[in-house]
Amino acid sequence: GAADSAATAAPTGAAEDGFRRLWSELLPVGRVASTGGYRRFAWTPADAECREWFAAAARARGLRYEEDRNGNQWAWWGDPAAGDAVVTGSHLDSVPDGGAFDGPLGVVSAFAALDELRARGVAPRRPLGVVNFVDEEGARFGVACVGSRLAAGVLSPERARELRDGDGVTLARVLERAGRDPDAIGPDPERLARIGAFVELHIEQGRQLEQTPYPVAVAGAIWPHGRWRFDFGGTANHAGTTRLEDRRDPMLTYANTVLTARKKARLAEALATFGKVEVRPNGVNAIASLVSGWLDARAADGADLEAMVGEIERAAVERGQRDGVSVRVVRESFSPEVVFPHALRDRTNELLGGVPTLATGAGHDAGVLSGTVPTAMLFVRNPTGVSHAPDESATTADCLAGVGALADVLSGLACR
Ligand code: HGY
Ligand code: MN
Ligand code: MN
Ligand code: MN
Repeated sequence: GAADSAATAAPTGAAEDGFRRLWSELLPVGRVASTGGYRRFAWTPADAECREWFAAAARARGLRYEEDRNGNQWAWWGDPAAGDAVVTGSHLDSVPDGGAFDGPLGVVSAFAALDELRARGVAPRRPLGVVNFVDEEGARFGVACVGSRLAAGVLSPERARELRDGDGVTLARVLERAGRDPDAIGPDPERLARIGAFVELHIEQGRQLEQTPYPVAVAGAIWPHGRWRFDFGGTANHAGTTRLEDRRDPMLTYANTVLTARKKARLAEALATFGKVEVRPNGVNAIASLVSGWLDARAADGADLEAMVGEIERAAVERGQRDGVSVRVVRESFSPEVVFPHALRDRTNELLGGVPTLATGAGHDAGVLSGTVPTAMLFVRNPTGVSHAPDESATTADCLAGVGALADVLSGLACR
């Protein structure tokens, strides 16, 4: 049956060895001992180590290595100038204290899948590429998928250069310090035009496959989602001497907004999360002067999402008027709904012998690129569904099934 064909995709010993070696090389990089999670933020030393690992993996396989104007890394089997290339890969950066799999599984599996094609003795008739998209999570500068957004022209280089990290340092300055030219970043239409298909393998971020016999699924759609910064402005004052009725306390308005977001999300059958907050001056015995809270909001339907965020904003402003607190909302990034193109999705699923199709609320470079390049995604089963946290996991057997599945797809799309 269909499940058997996915299960029989286990790769050869060479690809399995390659996968295990690459995975164990990457495992210590950027690991935080106290949490067991990862901090691999774009253009930090941990990220640089991941990038060196990528270049070394490319070299070890005799692949042609390139970095593009935006800092994305590419490894080529064949000449991409021939066009109609098939590319696979993902990202190596992480969220704060993220898991080991979100991103790296797709890059490690990409190299291992190429090992598998070689072990099978198949020859590509289309150029085959492996990619590492820089700064997918946006953990440092706030905007997700910077590498793919710049390439696709959906993030302007002017805006990207002015993005600031938590220390107030601009991306332009950070690129300079990394020895790169910040004026070089921007749209890369010629590079993307040479890609005929991009297939991203990713850890499942949910547990829909857990109750099925399938270790692998294909992506159907990505929910529209975005990030909004709420600035609540009040007046700093002494916590021990300021009467309650004299306060303009932004923490109060912020706390109410968190509760409102939860309620609105439940009513809209959507998701709304305040997962990051900054407080000024952040003193235990002072009323805050400014609270900035970041709303991450996602919904199956774009109009529902806009309506929900609008309601949360209006409720915050109203509450702020009662509290004497100013409220300002800035949309920092937005990703419209992605429906993966049916032709590539159906072909991918056919090459896998028929697997489930999953929608997800998580964003991906494959989603960003889908407006420019035909893209598809494979998800590898996640037994607990945990992601963006140290407990993220997948069994080695399922990871290897993912490698085999990816090799089957690449073989079907690109090989004789
Ligand atoms: O979905 C996200 O939070 C990110 O784009 N991976
Ligand atoms: Mn992620
Ligand atoms: Mn990811
Ligand atoms: Mn004092």
